[in-house]
Amino acid sequence: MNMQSPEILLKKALEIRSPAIGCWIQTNAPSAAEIMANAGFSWLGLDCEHTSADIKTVEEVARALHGRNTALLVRVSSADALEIRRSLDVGAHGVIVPLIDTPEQARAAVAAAKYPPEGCRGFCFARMNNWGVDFENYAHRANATTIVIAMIESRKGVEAIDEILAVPGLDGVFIGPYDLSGSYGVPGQTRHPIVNGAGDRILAACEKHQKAAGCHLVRTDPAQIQQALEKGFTFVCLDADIILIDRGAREVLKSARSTIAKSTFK
Ligand code: 3PY
Ligand code: MG
Repeated sequence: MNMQSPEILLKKALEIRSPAIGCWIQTNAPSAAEIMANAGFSWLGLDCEHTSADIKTVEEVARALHGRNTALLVRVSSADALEIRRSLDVGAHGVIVPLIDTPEQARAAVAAAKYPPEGCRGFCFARMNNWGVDFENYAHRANATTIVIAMIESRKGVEAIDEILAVPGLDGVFIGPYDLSGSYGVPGQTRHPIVNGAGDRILAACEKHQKAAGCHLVRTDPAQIQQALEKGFTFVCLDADIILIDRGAREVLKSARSTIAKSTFK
């Protein structure tokens, strides 16, 4: 096992709760994943919940990231055992499972990602074990290296946070700020005190259980990043490829327009 492989480094960072900075991929584009990996993100979360990305996209993005220093996590569309299994089989290093409200759902998500006796993932020759060439090696190490993160994005999930974090095999939790705000009756107000209070409750539980706490920062600014890290979030997602494209495009256009406005060649 290569101790420097991105999934091992990410697993370790989650375990010791040291910062691991990632980004969502919502363009479905392997090229975007390559560009983000070049930029140096330690992990990318391919979003199969809110986009048209499917299992073929997962495989293409896994190929794009092969040999790079960035781990691939897939946000599956639901806590579905088959979708989790297929995502891992085609090359994801782990899964981010949305809308986990109960410890039973968290247990089912972990079981889907782990081979027996810890779980119920099925064995096969597939892309993740180099089409069977590395079958024994992968089968032997996968339970220890596969990453499972539960998204907490409802009041119900917040209320069950202690029981959820007690589920063995869960590497951490990740707050979905938009769904969480909706669940507390303040949709879109992700910095509303009631949403911040829920975040603090999740952070305190993560501290107690010594599990990684994750959050999604949107339209990130340096103060927001500092605040998140100081509060104890370590699994931090900065924006998304779509947001960074939007931001970069607007900034460069704004600068061009201002140059044109000041120029003599209008
Ligand atoms: C949410 O905010 O609900 C999300 O799932 C985004 O990360
Ligand atoms: Mg959500």
